[in-house]
Amino acid sequence: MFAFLSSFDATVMPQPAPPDPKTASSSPTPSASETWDPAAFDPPDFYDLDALLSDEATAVRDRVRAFVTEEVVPIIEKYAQRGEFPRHLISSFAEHGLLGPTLPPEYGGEGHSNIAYGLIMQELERGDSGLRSFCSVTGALVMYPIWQYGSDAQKERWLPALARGEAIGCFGLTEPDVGSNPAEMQTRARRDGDGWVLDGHKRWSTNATIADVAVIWAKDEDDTVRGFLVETDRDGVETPPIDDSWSLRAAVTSEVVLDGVRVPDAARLPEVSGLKGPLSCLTQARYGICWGTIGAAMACFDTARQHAQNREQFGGPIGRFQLMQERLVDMVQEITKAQLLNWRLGTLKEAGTMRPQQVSLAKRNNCQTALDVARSARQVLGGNGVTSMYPVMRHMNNLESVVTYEGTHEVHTLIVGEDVTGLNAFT
Ligand code: TGC
Ligand code: FAD
Repeated sequence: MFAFLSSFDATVMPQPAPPDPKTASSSPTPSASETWDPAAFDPPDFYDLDALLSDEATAVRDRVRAFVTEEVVPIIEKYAQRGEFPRHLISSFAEHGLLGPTLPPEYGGEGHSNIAYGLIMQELERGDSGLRSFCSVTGALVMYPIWQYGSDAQKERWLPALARGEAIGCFGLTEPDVGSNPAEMQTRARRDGDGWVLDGHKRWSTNATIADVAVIWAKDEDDTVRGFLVETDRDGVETPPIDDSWSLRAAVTSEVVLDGVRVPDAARLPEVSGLKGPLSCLTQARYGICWGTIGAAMACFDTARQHAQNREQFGGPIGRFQLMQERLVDMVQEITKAQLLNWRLGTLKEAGTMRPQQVSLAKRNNCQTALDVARSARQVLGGNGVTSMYPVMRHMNNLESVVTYEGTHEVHTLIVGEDVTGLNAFT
């Protein structure tokens, strides 16, 4: 009776055309005093940090800033509302050199300085944390381990393709029962002839559903952590999306299920073993997050400032009220401190002396700063601040993920706590 069900294939069902992201809108119609002009973005730089930037860093920053204003800001609200990653932007990321920007050109990178890399992340996250996530994961969590720990064959196969956006990567460390303490990971790698068999379940893997290759961290039979480059089309790999999230709605986040997945020994990252493999990648990604979060904060501050100058209540602009000015001053004060932190962190990284604990302090401070700025900016916007008429609530919801991933606020507190006391709170 229900025989037709056996031939049902949702992928060939006629689908309604998606709304045009540039025009479709269900936000309230803005009044004259509710204008927010992203093209008028006037980034806070209270202590003239621009004067400290090299010509290279300034040029890169300006290029990415223009790209975000022209290609990201006009579309991102609609993609986030629909819970869709704007996949067409990947080729633009590649064209602008945003995928693995610090790697040398021979492997498709741009050879950029660490300050320029930070500024790229800042500008991308001014657009959306999810887009910065895509580029962070590609550069810091996929290309970096291949570059640092991979064989020549692995580098040649994956790095140029990842830099060109022709291959997409993801990073599998977290599991359903193992988050803050990856030392307890359950995923297993068992020797099998001249290869390996992987079994396990990774969760919260950014990009995985659309990835070609997953960097999977697993324990071998001696309980040693090892990294593997697993093509996602291998038998036994499933990458279902997690699509009910209120945060990072314009990004892809997924599970990675590994059920008896066979890989050759050539898929193992040969130059690293132990937890320092994945943790060293996290240091690279956390560095980018330190800068990225301040991009989101700058977008929220600028939106709130424009609104405070334009919106009139009680016979004049709300920005004339002392309570509104205090909010804006608190924002610019905390953003300025975070910018100084980033600049110094960047110079330490460039000199090769940056310590992971210094990254933890900045990650902890800057995520919290950005969240506080976003929440305060939302208040300045009044009722319309909860809609997509302004970018602030999207940033605020995104930052709830950013404060959690790459080490939660508490984890970074305890990393710095151990550094300043010499006492380990994790054991
Ligand atoms: P511990 O004994 O401290 O260290 C083990 C080995 O690793 C070295 N190490 C690091 N190396 C480089 N960078 C770091 N940040 C490092 N931290 C530790 C360490 O020197 C040691 O080396 P060796 O040679 O002596 O073996 O390890 P532990 O198990 O006690 O670690 C404790 C703790 C809590 C700090 C660590 O587990 C941790 O950081 N947990 C947080 C987990 C986390 O951040 N997960 C992130 C998953 S990926 C993600 O969220 C991507 S989001 C992507 C996006 O969309 O942007
Ligand atoms: P838990 O570790 O269970 O922590 C729950 C709470 O307990 C937190 O508040 C935490 O701070 C607190 N807590 C834990 N231990 C302590 C302690 N010792 N002292 C005090 N408090 C403590 N992971 C990947 O591997 N790859 C990815 O690409 C990736 N992308 C992500 C994308 C998104 C959108 C999100 C939300 C997560 C992503 N993650 C990814 C996972 C992320 O790194 C973890 O969510 C994070 O490390 C925290 O782990 P958990 O969620 O299991 O929380």
